[in-house]
Amino acid sequence: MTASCRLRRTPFSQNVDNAGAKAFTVYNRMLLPTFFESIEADYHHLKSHVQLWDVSCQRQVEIRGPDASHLMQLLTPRNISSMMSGQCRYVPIVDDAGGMLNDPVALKLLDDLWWLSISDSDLLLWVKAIAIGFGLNVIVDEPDVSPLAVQGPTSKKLVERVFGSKINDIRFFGFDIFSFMGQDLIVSRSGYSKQGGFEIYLADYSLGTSLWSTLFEAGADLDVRAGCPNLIDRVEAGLLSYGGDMTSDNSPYECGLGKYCQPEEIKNCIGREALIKKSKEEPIRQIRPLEIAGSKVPICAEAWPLIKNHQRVGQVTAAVWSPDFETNVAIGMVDQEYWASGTELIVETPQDARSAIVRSSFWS
Ligand code: THG
Repeated sequence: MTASCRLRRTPFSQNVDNAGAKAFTVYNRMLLPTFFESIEADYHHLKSHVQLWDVSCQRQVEIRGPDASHLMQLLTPRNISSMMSGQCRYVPIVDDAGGMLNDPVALKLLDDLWWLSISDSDLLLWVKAIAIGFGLNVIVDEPDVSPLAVQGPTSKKLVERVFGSKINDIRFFGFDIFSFMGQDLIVSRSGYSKQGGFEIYLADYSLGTSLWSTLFEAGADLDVRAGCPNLIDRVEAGLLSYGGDMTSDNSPYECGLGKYCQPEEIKNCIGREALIKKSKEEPIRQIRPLEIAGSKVPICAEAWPLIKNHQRVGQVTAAVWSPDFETNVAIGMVDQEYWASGTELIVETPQDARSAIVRSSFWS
């Protein structure tokens, strides 16, 4: 990949380079490493130790001002009225037709101060436009906040050493404010893996290297390593990737995110009518876990058609060999007539056509 000033580096980029990142992707116009040793070696390490992930590309859209909470509930069909300061929620954001625009983690800092920790789409523009269109008294911008994830089974031990025992009071999808080198930063119990962990939201770019090395030194005996969102772990866990597994062509119901939508309860959230209508019908297709037969599949870099009786009945958008489950695990969008667990389909990879079996649940 050719580097350029359009591809934003992060406060941790120098550390990531030094740690030997072997490949990157682009996410929200920022660099995001995709593996260090290999996807499989990183996976085994993530499942037994602790890793630091430069997920600065999970940019924050900040909403502040007297109408901040009002705007938040316009933006998402999830009922967030009971949310308290110090809580996070996974919130679908949809357009007027009920199509997915983003699937961020919302952090409520105060009644009049929220962050949306976004996935890979230009949500800032949408939020600004909604705020202007509704004439709301808010300021919407992208503060230079860079999350650093600490993920893995021994992450709590490591974070406790650096931030103290108060870390044990943070519940899953909660957060609190901690001090690091005289600066306040937010630490939440969250992250894009099923191995447990925390995310540290660094607002002072100049402290990136200090934060990185402090965590590395504190975790030397824990075999802490640099890592990144791991493809195998995220497919096993069924964690969705916006732009890959779903786009604005999909409703939250198709994405299996119906449990995070209560459009009936929310007076005027965007997409309300469309979602109420969709919630009353069965979705015509839905995200499903699939098991693909045979040896290791190649990287899924374009959707692979799912075929039954010579007809296209869906597509696979992520697939990878799972060493722990000794099969190829996959995420696909499958038409309703074919999504029952146990249904056997054919998947057309660029190399060959193989059997793909729909499963009832993800692997972890
Ligand atoms: N952390 C933060 N920001 C993010 C991500 C993150 N922004 C981009 C991307 N990841 C957004 N997508 C997701 C997808 C899944 C989850 C979080 C963000 C997630 N889901 C849990 C699950 O599905 O089991 C829990 C959901 C819940 O209980 O509400 O964690 O990782 N800061």
